[in-house]
Amino acid sequence: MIFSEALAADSLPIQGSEIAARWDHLYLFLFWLSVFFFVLVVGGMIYFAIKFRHQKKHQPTYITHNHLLELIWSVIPTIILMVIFVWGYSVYHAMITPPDDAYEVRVIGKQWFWQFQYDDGRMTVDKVFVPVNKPVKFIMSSEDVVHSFFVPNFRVKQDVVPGMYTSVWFEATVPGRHQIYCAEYCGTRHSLMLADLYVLEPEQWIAWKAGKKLTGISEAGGGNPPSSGGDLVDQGRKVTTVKGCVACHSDDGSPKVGPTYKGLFGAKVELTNGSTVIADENYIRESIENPQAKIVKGFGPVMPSFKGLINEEEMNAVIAYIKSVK
Ligand code: HEC
Ligand SMILES: [Cu+2]
Repeated sequence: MIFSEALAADSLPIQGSEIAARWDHLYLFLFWLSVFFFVLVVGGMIYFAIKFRHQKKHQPTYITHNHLLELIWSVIPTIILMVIFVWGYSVYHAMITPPDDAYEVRVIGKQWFWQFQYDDGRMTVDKVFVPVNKPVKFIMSSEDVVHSFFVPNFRVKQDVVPGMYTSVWFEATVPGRHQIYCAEYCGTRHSLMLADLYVLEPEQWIAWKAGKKLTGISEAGGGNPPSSGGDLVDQGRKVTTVKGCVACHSDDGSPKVGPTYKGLFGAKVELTNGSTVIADENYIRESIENPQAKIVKGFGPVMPSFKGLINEEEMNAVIAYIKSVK
């Protein structure tokens, strides 16, 4: 199959995802609502200016107020604003809440390209492959400065910030190539920080996962073959061996100098200061880069910082590994 260019048919980019259609409905509602009130207000202004223009010897009646009119111009806008709020919130909520079974891809923003890490250990640069009609979650970080991951066809945009994880999720509905932009000025080659998002049909997705070449994509194989380091979880496990984490942490439930990774991800962790925290990507990242920030209850503040000693790719792999230890 030749990859179709997913291009706009009218003024807005095509609706390449579920959420894109929902945003557009809201946007068009706001647009036509604005048109309606523009015509009403400006039209009324012109009409009244002509109808009630200054006339000699005409004494207008003195009006102080009109309860009915005041009620109408308060109640109707209130209802309209409530509708906009509820509608906007419901789309926003859907946009920021990925389903639990979303397929995860790690994204790293770098001056000036995008890099993608998959669960099977593969890595691609400036192009990413996702299945059609399946929820996909991008877990994103930056190696240097603030970037912003933007797919106009999907109507999703999210800052990509050094030292922390942010995410976007979407369900792509249109197979083919979609354009990715960086939408945050990040240096001289910012405008060239582009990437291609390929939405694959089910059989193409199976082929790509099997490492087969996809016709229509210029670069051989459409991505590196699975690296010799194994899948992402294996790569992460290796990092914890090489960096010496294994001296203090186990993944079988037995505590060593530090707590075990088993069951950590998503769990509520009790800290020495009495508070609790959910162990998500950002908490684990902080535990590794800035271990003294939050000390796990029952353990001493003895873990050294690995800030600068683990790169973004390794960090993603370590977190994928910790996440897999259930
Ligand atoms: C010298 C021993 C030591 C080494 C080496 C060490 N840690 Fe730790 N780690 C600890 C201790 C002790 C704690 C608990 C106290 C705290 O929160 O800092 C901890 C906490 C953690 C936590 C939070 C765990 C929880 O249950 O909330 C994570 C995640 C973690 N370490 C990951 C790592 C990784 C990854 C490495 C290797 C890159 C590493 N650690 C190396 C001792 C160590
Ligand atoms: Cu950028």
